[in-house]
Amino acid sequence: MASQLNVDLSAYHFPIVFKNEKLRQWPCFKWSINDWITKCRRIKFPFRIHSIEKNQKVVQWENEAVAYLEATLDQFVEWQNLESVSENNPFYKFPKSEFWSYSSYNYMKDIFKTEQEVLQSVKWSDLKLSNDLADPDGRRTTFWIGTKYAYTPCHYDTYDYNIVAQIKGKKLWILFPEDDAKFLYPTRIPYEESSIFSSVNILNPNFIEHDQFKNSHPYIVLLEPGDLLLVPHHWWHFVYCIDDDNGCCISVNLWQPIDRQYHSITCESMISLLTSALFSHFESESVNWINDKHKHQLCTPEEAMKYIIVWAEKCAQENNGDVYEKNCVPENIELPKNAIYVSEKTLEDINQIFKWKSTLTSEMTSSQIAAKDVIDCILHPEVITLIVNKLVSTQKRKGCK
Ligand SMILES: O=C(O)CCC(=O)C(=O)O
Repeated sequence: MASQLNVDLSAYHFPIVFKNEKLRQWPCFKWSINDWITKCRRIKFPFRIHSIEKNQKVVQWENEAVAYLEATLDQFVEWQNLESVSENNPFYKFPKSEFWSYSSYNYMKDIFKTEQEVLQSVKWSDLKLSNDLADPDGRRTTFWIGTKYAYTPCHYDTYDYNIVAQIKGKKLWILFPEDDAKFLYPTRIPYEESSIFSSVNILNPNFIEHDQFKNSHPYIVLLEPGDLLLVPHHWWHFVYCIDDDNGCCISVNLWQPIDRQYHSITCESMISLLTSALFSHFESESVNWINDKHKHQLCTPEEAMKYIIVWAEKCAQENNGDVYEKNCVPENIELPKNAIYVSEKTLEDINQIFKWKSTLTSEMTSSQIAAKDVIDCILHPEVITLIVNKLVSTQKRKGCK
C-alpha cells in the first residue's frame, strides 16, 4: 500500500476509472436520500432550470437557463418524486416531465459551511490513492446535484487535473484528448474563469457548422455510485446525468493542482484583460456572455494587466511556461490497483445513446458577422496562446538586457 500512496496521479495522461472500495466507506456514500435531506435541511441550494428537449439544436448554456431558483434538498426531492408539488415549492411552475435542473459547481466550503458533518464526510485522503489527495476544508472540492438529463456542456479546465467521485445516480462522461481542440470549436463565450467550452452540441451535433467534429476521438465511461474518475489535465469533457436515485444524481470532485501552470495563468489573465475591456463596450449584447457564478471574478483591465506582467515574467524564467507533457502514453507507470483506462469509442457510440437527429441546415441565424463573433475570434485559445508566447519572448529579450 505504501507504494500506492506515492503514485503521482498527474502523470497519467489518459482518463482512468477506479473501482475504489474505500470510497464506499465515506460517511456520505452510506447516506440514503432521506439522510441527505435531514443533514442539509438548513441549506438552500442554487438550482437552474432547463427544458428537456429531445434533439435540441444548440447547447443549453448555463447562462441561458429558463429560470434560476433556490431550494432545499427536501423541496428538490419532493419535486422529483411526487406527482405534483404545492405552490410554496420553488419548482412548482416546472413540471418534472418538461424540465431538468442542476445545482452545479458548489464549493463545499461555501455551501456546507454551516454543516460540518457533510463537509467532513468527503474524505479524499482515505482513498489512499496518492499522498497529495486531501482537501479537509472543502476549498477545492465541489458538490453537484442534478436530475436526470442535467448536463454540463463540453469544456476543459485550464488548470489542474480532476478527481470525480460518483455518490448517487449515474453520470455519463464523454471525454476528448487535448489535441482534439481542432475538432471541437473552442469558445470563450460564455465566459467562465478557467473553462474553455466547445461550441459543439454533443446531444445533437450540427455536422454542417461543426464538420470537423467527425474527426474527434471520444472516450466514454458511465460512472456508477462508488466509481472514481481521473480526468487528466486539459482533457475535454461533456457530462450527462443519465440516471438518478430518487431524482438525485450526486457527485463531488476535487481539482488537484499541478506544478508550474504559469503559461495557463498568463493566458487566463490575458482573457480577463480582454473580456473586461471588450464585454463592457458591447453591453446590450454582452448581458448573456458571462456565466453567473463567475461574474464576481471579472477584474478590471488594470488588475488583469498587473497579473499578466507578473506571470509572463514567471513564464520567461521557466523557459517554456507549462512543462506539462501532453497526451503521451505513460512509461513505466503502473496503473494503480483496481483501476482501468477509459476506452476510446466512436461517434457512432454516442449516437447510439442520444439518437442524434441529423441536422441538415445551418443554425446560424444571420450570414453577417456580429460583435460576438469578432470577440469570440479575439478570445480564441489559439490567439491567446500566440499573444502570450509573443509576450514571453518580449520578456525574455528584456530579461537579457
Ligand atoms: O459533473 C458535471 O456535470 C461536470 C463536472 C466537471 O465539469 C468537472 O469536474 O470539471
